[in-house]
Amino acid sequence: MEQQNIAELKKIARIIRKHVIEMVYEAKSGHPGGSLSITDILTVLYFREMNIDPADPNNPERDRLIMSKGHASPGLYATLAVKGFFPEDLLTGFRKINSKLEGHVHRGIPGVEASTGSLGQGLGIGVGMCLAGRLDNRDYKVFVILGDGEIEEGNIWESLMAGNKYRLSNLIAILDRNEIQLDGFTRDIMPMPDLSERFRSFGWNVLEIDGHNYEEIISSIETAKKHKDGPTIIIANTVKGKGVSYMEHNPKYHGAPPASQEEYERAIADLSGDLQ
Ligand SMILES: Cc1ncc(C[n+]2csc(CCOP(=O)(O)OP(=O)(O)O)c2C)c(N)n1
Repeated sequence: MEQQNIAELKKIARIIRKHVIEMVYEAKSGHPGGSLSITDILTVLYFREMNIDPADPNNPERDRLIMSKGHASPGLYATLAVKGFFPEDLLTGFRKINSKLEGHVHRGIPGVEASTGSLGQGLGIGVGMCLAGRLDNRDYKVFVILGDGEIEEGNIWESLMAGNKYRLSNLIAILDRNEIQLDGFTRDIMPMPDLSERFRSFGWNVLEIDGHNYEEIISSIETAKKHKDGPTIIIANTVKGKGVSYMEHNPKYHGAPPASQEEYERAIADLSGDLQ
């Protein structure tokens, strides 16, 4: 795969991660951990794989992305801003009065397809959008980002059944398998072994990748796009807090910003180190 292209994507991801840290530090609240775990995936989607145009955000042929784990708003908002859906300087208003950038993903912001935050709803919205595309004879793709804590919600499994029933091959779910929920590890809160088998038994095409490996992210999305026999879920094994040393694998930073100026500076320094 083109190494130059991947190097460019990694640079973009680094800018997005720095925005995430700045946004939550400035707001003194927000969710960095689950934003940093999906940054590489969002970068590949918005800067390579999705058919979208920030100058024409409502084009009916566009691909759609639903951030079902709506608390990861810093990650999505920073990606949309860097892509050019709205000015990057608006990011500093995150979670402030009179800013449109609320703590959970909200419609009305260019590029945002659905309001989310109450976990479990995004996959059902994605099913509906795919069915609408079928009625309208359009072949856009719908990407849904799910959390591995989120899939404890029962309505996710209803939506998996519906996605299979209607054989929605334009539906591509990506599971952020960072193994951490709100205040602990998913294995302690609700163990879900054999996830691939579970999804397969619901009739889905299942792919599993390292969610920080660009070759694997790209090739899984391209494989999913070509799959014409039902919906696909990509299980992306990720690290919560990826890129900031003290946030990695640490449940504390699910919903907490850097705790001090020193922590803030360490985060920015970590994100300024050598690119792997
Ligand atoms: C219906 C619902 N129940 C509970 C919550 C509170 N809550 C917010 S985030 C979260 C944990 C989500 O974990 P996960 O999906 O793994 O997110 P990630 O680790 O990727 O940030 C919970 C329980 C919620 N937002 N919605």
